[in-house]
Amino acid sequence: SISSFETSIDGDKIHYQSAGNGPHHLLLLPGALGSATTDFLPQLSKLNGDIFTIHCWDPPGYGKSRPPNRSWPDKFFNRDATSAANLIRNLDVGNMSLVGWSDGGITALVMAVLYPHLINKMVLFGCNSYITETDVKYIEDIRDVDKWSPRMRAPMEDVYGKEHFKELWNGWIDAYSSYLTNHDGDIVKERVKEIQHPTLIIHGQKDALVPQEHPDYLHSQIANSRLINWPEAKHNLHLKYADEFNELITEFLT
Ligand code: TYC
Repeated sequence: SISSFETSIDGDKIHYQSAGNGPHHLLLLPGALGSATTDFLPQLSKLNGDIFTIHCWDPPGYGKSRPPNRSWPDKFFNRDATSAANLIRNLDVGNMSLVGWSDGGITALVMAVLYPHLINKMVLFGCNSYITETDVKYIEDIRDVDKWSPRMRAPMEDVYGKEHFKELWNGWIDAYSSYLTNHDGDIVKERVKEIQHPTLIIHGQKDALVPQEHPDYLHSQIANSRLINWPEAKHNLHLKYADEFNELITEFLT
C-alpha cells in the first residue's frame, strides 16, 4: 500500500509517497508540473515491495508540495536536484537509485553530477541534457493551454485548478527557455560525461517531445550506460506499458 508523507526541505514543505519495504531504495522523479499521483502510480503500486522501497516526491511547488507556489530561480534544475538530494539525506537510509522521467530525468542527471555519493543506479527516460532553438519553438506552440485537448488538461487542472495551472505552465516555459537564452541551451550537457553510475536510458521512438539525439547523446557521454530504444512507445511509456517497464527496470536495478 502507498503512504503519504510530508517533510521540510530547505524550508519548503515537501510531500512524497512511499510503498514497499525492500532493501533497495528508489527515488522516482516526476516530470514538469508532475507529482507522485499524476506521474508514477503504476510504479508505486506495482513494483516489487519485497525488493524495493519506492519513494516518489512532488518537487518543490508541484503537486502537494505547496504552499509556497513554485519559484523559478536561474538554473531551476539545480535547485530541484539539491532539494531531492536533501530529501535522500533526510530519509537517512543510505543511497538510492533514481528513476527520472523527462524533467525528473534532468534532475537525476544534475544530482548524479553534484551528489554522486547519494546515488546508486539510474534509470532515465524521455530525458534530455540540453535544449535547442527547435525545442523552444516547439514549446512556444503549446504555451496556450486553452488550445490543449481537455483530456491533456484535466489531470493538471485537477491538481492545480484552471488559473494556477496556466500560471505554472507559463512559468515553466519561461524558465525552461531561459536555459537557451542565458546558458546556450546547456542544462547539464557539458558535465554528463563525469557520470559513472550504471545508467539505463530508455527512449520511446514515437516521443513527440524528445528527439532521438538526446538519448543518443546521453548514451555516448555516460560511460556505464545502456540505451534501450522502444519503437512503438511515446513520452509516457512507463504509464502506457507499465508492466513491461517495471519488469525492465527491475531487471536492470537488481
Ligand atoms: N521535460 C518535459 C516534461 O517534464 C517534456 C519536454 C521535453 C518538453 C522536451 C519540452 O523540449 C522539451 N514533461
